[in-house]
Amino acid sequence: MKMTFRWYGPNDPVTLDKIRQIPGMTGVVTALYTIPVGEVWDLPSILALKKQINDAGLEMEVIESVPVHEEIKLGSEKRDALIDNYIQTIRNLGAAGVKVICYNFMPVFDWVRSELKFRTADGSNCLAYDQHTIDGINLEKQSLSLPGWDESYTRDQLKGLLERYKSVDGEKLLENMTYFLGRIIPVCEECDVRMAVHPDDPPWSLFGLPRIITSEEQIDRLFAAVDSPYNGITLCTGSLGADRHNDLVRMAGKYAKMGRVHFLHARNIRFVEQEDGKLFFHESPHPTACGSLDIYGILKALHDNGFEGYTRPDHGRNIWGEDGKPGYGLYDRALGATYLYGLWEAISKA
Ligand SMILES: [Mn+2]
Repeated sequence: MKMTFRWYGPNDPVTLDKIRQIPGMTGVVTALYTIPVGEVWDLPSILALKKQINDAGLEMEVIESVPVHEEIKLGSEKRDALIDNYIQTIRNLGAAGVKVICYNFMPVFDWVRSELKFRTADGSNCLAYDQHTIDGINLEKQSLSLPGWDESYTRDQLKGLLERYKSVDGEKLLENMTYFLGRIIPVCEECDVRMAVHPDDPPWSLFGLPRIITSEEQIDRLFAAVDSPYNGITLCTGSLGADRHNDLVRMAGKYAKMGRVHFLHARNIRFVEQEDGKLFFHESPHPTACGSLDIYGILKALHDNGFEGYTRPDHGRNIWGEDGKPGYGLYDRALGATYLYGLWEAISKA
């Protein structure tokens, strides 16, 4: 297991120098944030980013994410040219020594929460999901007000996209994803770059938009559709774990054994029971005892089944007065990394 940390580039207040001081840290996971979705990531820009990271004493072996253009997800006639661009990006990243590309195939929104600064009992704040709030959002009727997404689309753009997705159900979306992977995976094999799809967060359909990377059954279908070890997953425990039907320990062991877990996003969430039975959860500190997920059990299953991929602590809370990017401050993620590192050492040596 190689421990990494997400870095949002030169403007991230969590600098490379700070990341390097976290025990056990080998590299950062990042992206070229200035290149518009759908365009090729040129090799000089990739190499400049890599040099900046290497100069700080860290590696750049995982990219999160190379976004997939909506036209590819929609399966429109524009997709082939956009997939050609994606392929060139894979070739360029491979040439720069990148080993894993994290991506997702979620229409329009790639994560959804109802609150970005939910205050917990200990005074920290974190991301939360309240089904009551989500149920009250009608994206077509009201102007967009969704935490984290208010400025990503104009109202008309969003309306247009939602309209176009009306003819794309889950089956069609999986078909479009299979088409995309069918074209890129042979290139990945050639360049030795592994694709690691991030599960849908949360793992169910929202606002009438289909979501397909949601469960063991669906991941099995994805792997069968394009059967190559280069077609793998990012095991994001907090995303898949939001659906209590997902047995994460079992899935971690099964997919690690298949050699399909290329990247681990380790984080914990806590379910809070509501009187009316509706779902509410907030993100919690990483240790097993602090949330509802068995982080020890997941790491043990990965270890025992030969996991050799990259890991990063996923979202942290804002603690100690830090006012960081929601989920991506320094302190709680650093605590998470240290916990995960220690857990892994104990499991490995036991
Ligand atoms: Mn994640």
